[in-house]
Amino acid sequence: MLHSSPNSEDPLHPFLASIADLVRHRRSELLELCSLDIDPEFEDILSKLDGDDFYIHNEIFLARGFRKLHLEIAIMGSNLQVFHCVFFPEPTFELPIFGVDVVAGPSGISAAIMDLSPVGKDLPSNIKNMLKKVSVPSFKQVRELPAWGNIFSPFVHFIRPDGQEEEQQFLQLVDDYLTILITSSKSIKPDTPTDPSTIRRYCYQDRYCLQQKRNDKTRNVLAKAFTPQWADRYIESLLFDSPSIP
Ligand code: BLA
Repeated sequence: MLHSSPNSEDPLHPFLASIADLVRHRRSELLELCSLDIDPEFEDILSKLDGDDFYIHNEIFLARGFRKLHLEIAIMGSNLQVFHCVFFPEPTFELPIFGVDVVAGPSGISAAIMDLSPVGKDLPSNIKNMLKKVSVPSFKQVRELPAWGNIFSPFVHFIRPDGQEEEQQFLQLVDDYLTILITSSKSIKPDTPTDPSTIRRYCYQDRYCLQQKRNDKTRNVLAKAFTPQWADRYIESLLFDSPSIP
């Protein structure tokens, strides 16, 4: 388990370490969990630029209801660290997409975003009802979503956490959303691959991936640390590959 980069001068930000611990712990509750081999080129990625070390660690798992559970930790020199995680559902299951992105810069955590995103016009009503019951703290600095963020649900949280108390509250929200997702994933029955609802969920998940690929902030960081061509290939094949056609 990664808690720090190979270069001990750049330890992982404690908030990112806590989210990684939480997600890994909750992931272990999923049914039929198994780890998936990653293209060796992408599992643990190292690069050096102007004396700075860039390090990306990836983990990919499968579980009942999910085609891909992806967790990534990126340590880009001493200036930027990212925790990135997406649980992509299998389109035959009526499950939302769980996504988290937390970015730490020189002046602390600049962005913490987390959502259960719909794979239809709306979230399933049982999931919506459970989300409505989650107690939401009043974060001081709520950030505005970019235009491509129309894939997120009304229950998305996008904040700049103000201190450790808000970091703790964000962590609690991640835990609450994962409880909803994990509980649903255990009881839900899949539809057939050719069912119209499966096709619809496939299309919405494909759209989610397309929209995420419009995040220039992610692409620019990767292009600068590696090359623009490498960044495109990494984003297309590892971060936001489309689901297979059912
Ligand atoms: C923003 N993502 C960012 C930012 C950086 C990255 C540097 C800007 C931070 C800021 O504005 O404070 C970088 N994110 C990365 C990198 C990786 C990554 C390098 O994941 C991977 C190697 N992004 C996602 C997922 C979500 C997401 C799953 O990958 C949401 C569930 C959201 N990231 C997201 C959003 C922004 C962001 C909404 C803000 C974009 C903006 O303000 O334009």
